[in-house]
Formats: sequence, structure tokens, C-alpha cells
Amino acid sequence: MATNRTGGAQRPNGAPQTKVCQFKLVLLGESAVGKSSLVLRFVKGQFHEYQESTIGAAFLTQTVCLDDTTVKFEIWDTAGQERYHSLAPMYYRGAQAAIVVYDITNQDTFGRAKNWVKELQRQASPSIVIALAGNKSDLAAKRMVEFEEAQAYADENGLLFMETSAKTAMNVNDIFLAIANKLPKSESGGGAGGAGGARRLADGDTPRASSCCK
Ligand SMILES: Nc1nc2c(ncn2[C@@H]2O[C@H](COP(=O)(O)OP(=O)(O)OP(=O)(O)O)[C@@H](O)[C@H]2O)c(=O)[nH]1
Ligand SMILES: [Mg+2]
Repeated sequence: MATNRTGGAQRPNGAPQTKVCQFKLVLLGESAVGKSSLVLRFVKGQFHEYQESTIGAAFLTQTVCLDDTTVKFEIWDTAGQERYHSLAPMYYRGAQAAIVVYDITNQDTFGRAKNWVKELQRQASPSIVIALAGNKSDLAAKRMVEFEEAQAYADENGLLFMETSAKTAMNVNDIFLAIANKLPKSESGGGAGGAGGARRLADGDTPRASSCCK
């Protein structure tokens, strides 16, 4: 992951040129499944036992480095409470990726996740990369959704799938990395806000924060 492929473009000083691609990613799912906690873990490496429920939506960015590409995620963490449902299209419209989250200790949240997947399949970009996250895997003793059931559903629907824990950090970076790997890094891209592909940043317009490139 850290090595650069040979044969890529070289800068005058011989350093390999890294392509920087920017993608809009949205998190969807029932309230209290841990969407904000997953983002907080991924972006800041933190976990709060008493995470406040999101109002409207929150916006954060984070970058991950692949072999020859730096992927900058523009993350929209939506509010799961029912009264905010009508706002969701604003956030998934034009998104190139989505993480639909449920809580493995709560069967209802899995049903709700399936509804979000259906809504994305009908109304989001046809090329959107969707990942399903079964969060709170640290609470396996209280499990109500079987891993195999969720994996089968994900396979049927062409979704990436992982069980995650924002609390222990299990699979949190991995799910974002799996999405980054699956996203098309075409040079032509989809343009700003477009859902077709990456928005490539110009040289010198590099993202500010990065945990992976330190
Ligand atoms: N044990 C455990 N608790 C978690 C995990 N992720 C989140 N929580 C807890 O679950 C509660 C809800 O987490 P949030 O991240 O606020 O959930 P949310 O999906 O953003 O909720 P809304 O903003 O209301 O949509 C908080 O008390 C978190 O500490 C996890 O992986 N394991
Ligand atoms: Mg939240």
C-alpha cells in the first residue's frame, strides 16, 4: 500500500507524482447506529461513549493514500432521526460513495439499512459505490443480526460489507480503504459535484488533513 507503482509519472526531481482524487461520501442509517462515531474514529481516531445525536448533518474530510493515488473523502454524516429523512437526498445526490450503517445488536436497524440501500439504488447515482457496515461488533454478546445474513444480503446487492466497531476501531479504516480502492480514479472524472467519477485536484491544490501520509 505504501509503495508507488513503477512506470507512473515522475516529477523533475524524480519523485513519483501522486494523483489526488476527491470523492463525496455519505453515511446513512438509523439514529444511534454509530455513523458519527465511525466518522470520528476515521477522521480523528477518537471515540465518545456519549456521542451526541446529529442535527441535520455534519461535514468532515479525510484522505487515504493508495499506491499511486491520494483519495480525499468529503464526508457527509447525516442525522438518522426520522424527522431528518427528507433532507437525505441533498446529501446523497452527487455522492460517489455511501456507507449504510446498522447496529448488529438491533434487527430493526438492519431493516432500515435495507431501505436506505433501496432508496440509493433508485435515486442516487447509478455508479455509486455502496458499503454496508454492521457496527458495534464489540457487542457480539448482544448480537441480533447474523454476519452470514448480512453478507448474503450484501452479495445479492453488490455491496461491500464489513462488521465494524467505532469503539475498538475494528475495520473502520478498512471499510473506507475498501471504498477508496473500488472508486474509479478516471482522469476525466465527473466534474465538481458530478457522480460519475473522481474530481482530480490540480497540483498544489492538495488536501489539508491527512492521517495516512504523515
Ligand atoms: N459499543 C459501541 N458503541 C458504539 C459504537 N459506535 C457508536 N456507539 C455508541 O452508540 C451511540 C450512538 O452513536 P452515534 O455515533 O451518535 O450514532 P449516529 O448513528 O450518528 O446517530 P444519529 O446522529 O442520531 O443519527 C453513542 O453512545 C456511541 O458511543 C460501537 O462501535 N460500539
Ligand atoms: Mg450522528
